[in-house]
Amino acid sequence: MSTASEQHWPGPLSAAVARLCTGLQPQVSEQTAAGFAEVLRRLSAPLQVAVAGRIKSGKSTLVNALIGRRVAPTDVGECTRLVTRFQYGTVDRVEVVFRDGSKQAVPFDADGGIPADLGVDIDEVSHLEAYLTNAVLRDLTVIDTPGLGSLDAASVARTEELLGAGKTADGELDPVSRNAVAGAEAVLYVVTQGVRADDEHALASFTAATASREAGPVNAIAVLNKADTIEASTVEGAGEDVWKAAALLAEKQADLLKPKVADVLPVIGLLAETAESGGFTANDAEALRELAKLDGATRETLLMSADLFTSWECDVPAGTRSRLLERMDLYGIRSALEAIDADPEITAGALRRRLLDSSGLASVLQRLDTVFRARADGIKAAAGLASVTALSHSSGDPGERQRVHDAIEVLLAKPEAHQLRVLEALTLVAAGAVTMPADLAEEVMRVGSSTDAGEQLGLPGRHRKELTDYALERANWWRSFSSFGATPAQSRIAHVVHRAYFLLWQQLRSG
Ligand SMILES: Nc1nc2c(ncn2[C@@H]2O[C@H](COP(=O)(O)OP(=O)(O)OP(=O)(O)O)[C@@H](O)[C@H]2O)c(=O)[nH]1
Ligand SMILES: [Mg+2]
Repeated sequence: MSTASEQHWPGPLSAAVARLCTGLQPQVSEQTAAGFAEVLRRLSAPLQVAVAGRIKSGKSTLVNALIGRRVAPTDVGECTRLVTRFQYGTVDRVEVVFRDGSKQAVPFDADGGIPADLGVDIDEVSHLEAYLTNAVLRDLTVIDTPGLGSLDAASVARTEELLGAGKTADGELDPVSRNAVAGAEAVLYVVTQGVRADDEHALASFTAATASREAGPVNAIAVLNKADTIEASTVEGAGEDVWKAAALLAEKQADLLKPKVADVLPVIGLLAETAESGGFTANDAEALRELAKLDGATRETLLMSADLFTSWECDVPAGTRSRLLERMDLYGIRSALEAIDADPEITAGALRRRLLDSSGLASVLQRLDTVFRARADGIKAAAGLASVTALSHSSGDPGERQRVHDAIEVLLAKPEAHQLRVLEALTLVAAGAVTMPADLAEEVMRVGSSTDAGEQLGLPGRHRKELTDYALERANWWRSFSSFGATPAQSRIAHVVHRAYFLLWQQLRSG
């Protein structure tokens, strides 16, 4: 077995948790040690991001857009009822993993996707593992899930069981240990227009999917998908502008979902998928050009509804139109026609680019980068630590539990590991487990959400002297708050925040 020092960790916090695991391994039971081995394996693996949300919200479509390949089945088929893990591999392949741990390879369908029907007994299936050569997967493992909060209780149960109870590569862990280590480390939560009150519930139920970890602004972002289907005129202040309407709705939903998620971004997953996965061809561009040439009245009629678009009499074959509709929906088609009107010579490549631009995918990717990739070290380390704690709790040996607890305390007392405490505090506040006045809650988020001193202090770009003084001022404030005025739970948070400011002050003063 490889040791911690030979491994590649995402950063110093993960490396510290890895050292903790290797240090403890000889001092714990065989079973707990096996759990620690799994924690170590996960620490060095790519960040696990689950795409979760209500049924038919467009999760699989978005997964395809992110991976850049139409590989996850969308719309119909039994596979939409299963969890699929997309991870990096040197050869493309898909495996069905059965509940009893056995595996069976399945071929891709003719278009390079996972077949919608697997030809196996679905009730026996635990989940699917897809190994793909796509570069994005080198540092993100993407987990497609069936709709949470759906009426299909069996799928929900399967997701929770799988992500909560998790799976391991080797299957050597007992269910309790698995439960302690498994679970996605980050969540991309997909909502559509009108998040209902119980969607918040679905987000909370995702906590089950992330096992012992809470989802919060450190490891969760949301997208408002299917922005193209929003009726702009029904959104106050949007006028006729669909994107403006989407932005306004996203803001509203952010009010509902924050601070459980870092952000809510509007997106058109369908257009992103079509543009990113080779789904938009020269033939499609040609068909759109033909449509653009139709007389104004026919074109207007076609664009009135999906039904009319495919059924109305016109020179472009109905089959071609159906394909366009499936790939772009009416909003995408209308945008493409406008682009052709503006420049009849526009190339297929340029049209594809336009679709991509209008999908909003770029901002989602950018947020994924800043929220997930940049913080992968902290997210993974916190997840690993939560697993270590859960493992020691499930061991049933009080001595072992104490040893693990002490080792974690020693680790967390080190200045370089204090960030883990901050992340924990932030998540407690975000999840509402500790209530704080809004301005203080916001301050906790700010301190914990960045690694840039200016951002942490809410004074981006200011001079070092000013930052140093302010860090000390806030350190003192939080210290006195922790002693006077705070509830016991708030006081624990306040201690952590005080120390974060104090360490920041030291670092600013010396650096
Ligand atoms: N108009 C429009 N349709 C979309 C968009 N994203 C997805 N769809 C369509 O919505 C339907 C459901 O998409 P999926 O990606 O299968 O949704 P899902 O959330 O994975 O569904 P389940 O796995 O069954 O819960 C498909 O017909 C997609 O083409 C979008 O941005 N705009
Ligand atoms: Mg799906």
